[in-house]
Amino acid sequence: MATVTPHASTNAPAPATPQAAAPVQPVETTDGFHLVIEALKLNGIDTVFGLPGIPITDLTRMLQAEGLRMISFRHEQSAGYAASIAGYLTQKPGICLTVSAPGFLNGLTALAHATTNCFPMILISGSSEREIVDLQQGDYEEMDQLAIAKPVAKAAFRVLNAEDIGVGIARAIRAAVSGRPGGVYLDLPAKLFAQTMDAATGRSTLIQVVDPAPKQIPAADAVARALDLLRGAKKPLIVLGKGAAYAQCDADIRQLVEKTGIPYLAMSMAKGLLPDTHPQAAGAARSFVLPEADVVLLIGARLNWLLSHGKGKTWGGKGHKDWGGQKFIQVDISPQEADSNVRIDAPVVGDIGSCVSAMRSGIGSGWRKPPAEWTDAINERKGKNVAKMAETLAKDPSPMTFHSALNVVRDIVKANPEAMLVNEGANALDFTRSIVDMYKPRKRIDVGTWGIMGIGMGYCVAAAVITGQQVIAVEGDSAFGFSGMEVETICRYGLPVCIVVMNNNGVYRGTDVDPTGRDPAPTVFVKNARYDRIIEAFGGVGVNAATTTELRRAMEEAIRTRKPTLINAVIDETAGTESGRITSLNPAARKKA
Ligand code: ADP
Ligand code: TZD
Ligand code: MG
Repeated sequence: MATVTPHASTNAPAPATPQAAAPVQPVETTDGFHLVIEALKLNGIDTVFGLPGIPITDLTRMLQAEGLRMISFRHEQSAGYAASIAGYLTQKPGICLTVSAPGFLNGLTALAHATTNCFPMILISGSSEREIVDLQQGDYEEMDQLAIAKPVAKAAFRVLNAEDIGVGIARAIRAAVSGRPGGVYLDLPAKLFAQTMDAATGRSTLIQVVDPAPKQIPAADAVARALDLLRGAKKPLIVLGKGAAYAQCDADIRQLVEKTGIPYLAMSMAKGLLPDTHPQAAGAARSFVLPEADVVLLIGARLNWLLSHGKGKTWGGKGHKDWGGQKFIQVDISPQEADSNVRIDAPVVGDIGSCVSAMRSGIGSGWRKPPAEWTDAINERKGKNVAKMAETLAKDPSPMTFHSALNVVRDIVKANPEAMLVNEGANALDFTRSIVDMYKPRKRIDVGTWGIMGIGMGYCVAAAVITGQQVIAVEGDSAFGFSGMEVETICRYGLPVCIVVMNNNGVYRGTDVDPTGRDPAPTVFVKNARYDRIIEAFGGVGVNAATTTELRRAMEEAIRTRKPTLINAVIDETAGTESGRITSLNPAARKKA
């Protein structure tokens, strides 16, 4: 903080006449920039993801000078995705810092993504002068950002005066992490940063948030109702979602699963909460257990499209909207989640840690494991499916298929269970999810609730910066393109990231043609592109892998050296299917061509 004489503050009115030359004590002053930084620091925030420019360039410099990590990206969307996943991994709000209007809008996609995925994040954007924006007089990067952020944010705030920075940041933190986590927007107009006040007063306005995400203890009768239902089940099933992974109560969840003996399914980002090789894992028999189960315990998983809304054929219903007859128990922090798609017979509202431990205690010692007919039937299906998959994985065709390439990734992840796995694409996503086993909680981070492309490199940067672990990214060639320029960021910060681009020459496949013969088809890219050369431009290691031997060697080398690496894995362009596993969501064209 600067030391100046009194009245040097821009806020304080200058004295009308110079005072007689009485000796003055220097007073320490502070300003908006420093108050923002102090408020973040006071609340344990040590990393900011962003992109500099007016009016926050100096803020990025000062953040770094004050000892925070300021990770600077090539596009705000990647910075935003990085912040969102940092929030998921740490339970602290991930911070994304952008400039006004376009920078803000670039970050906004990630903010909406954070809200949709229940990740705590704060998008902080500089903004233009209020009085000009509100009269629409055409300021530099003019935009009413607060109004635009509101519909996609869990909460949105603006701070106009430096003495309110402490409150603004405290409110943003609470809103982001309490209850169901989400994305919060914090608008900081340019004028705020230069406002000065004396440092002691400034400090006294800051708030260290006490208990930002308070425990929410479930009601005893709700727990008893849930356990009664579970006790009476003949074919019970547990579904673990990314809320369960977020909650960081891994041991409690494991004990609940093991004590009850109930088979479980892990949603994509909950994979590894218990190792995928766990005897009770039912993922390999998913299409059998969903329609067959009679009581389903959802822990931190919503009955959204990813679970076919809890009804329809997936759940054994007759038609695509028919209820399959299951009873549901839903453990969730949001009191409004239950009944959003089908009836929830036993909602348990509270934080997952408290709910799971209450259920575990309620189970007591006399719990009867599920009937052997149920678990045996699941094991039989699992056995068959695993054997069939092993046969496919053992093949080593040329060119590589998704299966043969992912068999290599599967081995590498098994040998490096601490590594973070980032995954996006369509086939590149779906096949990785089913082929690559995860062994530890919160190691798999992917496209999430929306199934969006573009999270890839932002997630890689955040995963490496936050965890310090090796990162492996399995990317569709289309998916990679959304954030590909961030390989420069990865190289610049020297992060241990190994990107495998599953290059099948396009979106889903590389085989489409324009029926008129004029242009490339909308789903195809330049044939035989060499994505590996992109990273070489920035001093990283590029490898073109046409065989599984080359792929394995390149991945092992990347992990051994921890050098930024991009492997162009040449995949058979006919190998993928339309939209991967979600072909059925494509609207069918009524008019035949
Ligand atoms: P998935 O995509 O893995 O199925 P979802 O994102 O649909 O998971 O669901 C996550 C759910 O977890 C959300 O409904 C959210 O409210 C809930 N949740 C997140 N954190 C907690 C927590 N700490 N305690 C309880 N529920 C939580
Ligand atoms: N834009 C955004 C932001 N998200 C999306 N999900 C899409 C577009 C549509 N889309 C998918 O759902 S998957 C995908 C797109 C463009 C890319 C699939 O191609 P890929 O993967 O190369 O990444 P595969 O392995 O070829 O299937
Ligand atoms: Mg592709």
